[in-house]
Amino acid sequence: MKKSVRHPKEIILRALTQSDFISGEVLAKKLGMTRPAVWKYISQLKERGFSIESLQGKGYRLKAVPDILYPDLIRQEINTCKFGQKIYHFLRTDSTNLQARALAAEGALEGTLVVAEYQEKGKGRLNRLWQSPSGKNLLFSLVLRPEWPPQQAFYGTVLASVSLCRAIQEIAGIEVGIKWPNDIYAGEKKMAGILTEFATDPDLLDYMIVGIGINCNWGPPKPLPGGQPATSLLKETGQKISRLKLLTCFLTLAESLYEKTKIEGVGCLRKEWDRYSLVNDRRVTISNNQNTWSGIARGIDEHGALILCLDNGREEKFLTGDVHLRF
Ligand code: BT5
Repeated sequence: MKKSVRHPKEIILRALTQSDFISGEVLAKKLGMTRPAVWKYISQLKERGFSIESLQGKGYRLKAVPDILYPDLIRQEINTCKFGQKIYHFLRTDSTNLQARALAAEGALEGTLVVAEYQEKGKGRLNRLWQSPSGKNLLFSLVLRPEWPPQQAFYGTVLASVSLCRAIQEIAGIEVGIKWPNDIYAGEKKMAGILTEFATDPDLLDYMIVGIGINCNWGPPKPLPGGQPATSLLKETGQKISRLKLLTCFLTLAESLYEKTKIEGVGCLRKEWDRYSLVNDRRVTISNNQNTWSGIARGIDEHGALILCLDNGREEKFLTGDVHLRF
């Protein structure tokens, strides 16, 4: 599959990262444009927070990049064919899921990525609030168009959860697990949440939006709305992590798992989910519509429903609900 055509600013950035000093003349040749045109793009990069030194006779040198998830930076780091090939970045928006839904409804390509530094209406399930300060965490949504029946939509969350556990392990070196249905936990605290939304044609999904919030370089306050204990990568590792590296690692892993489902079906995700599940074979309580059930969790079925072996011996399946684990 072909990658999308790169913008001149991206080509300049890539060239700057790959060399010490690079002359305006070399850049101009590379881009097939004039030196004033190169200078114009360099000025635009500087306005966006890139620190670029220019020395007469030597050329340009990149000294520092801003900690903002600009599309040029993401594209430079990314190694995918589809996921993140089209990127929308907002310094501030209502919700990346809302933006991605609007784009998908207008026909956005599969893999379109919406990233925000801050959300005014970041949302969880049941219109709960997703809280995150500006520029510290990862807040993004991915447009998918899987050829799955609507009953399998939960596998969007499974795909994201598994990819996220692997990406966190790879970039931050810590073990995290999945608490059904959509939470990523480090120890006993929530580190990330996933909100999958979708639109359907009668028999197949039309599009799916997988929205992800990950606490990265933030110390979450106590208590958060809803009272859940929360944590972040910074809190768990004591180190600031690169949001860019985590995001691009996630996209690479998620794309390759997604491609695998096209060959093997969503069943392959189930095995992966089992590996990271914090609920399997444990006593849990599920609350749902003001009712609660207790029993031993036995994994998820082909639709993502949690299978619970109730105390009275009956087996019950749950498609929605909140799980409480005793740690
Ligand atoms: C979720 O819902 O966990 C899904 C969160 C998805 C957020 C992403 S951000 C990018 C994209 N755009 C959006 O608008 N949303 C997605 P749920 O399982 O309903 O959990 C919500 C609950 O998590 C809240 O009621 C709080 O208790 C808690 N919470 C809120 N902010 C949190 C945070 N930063 N870290 C940990 N817990 C949080």
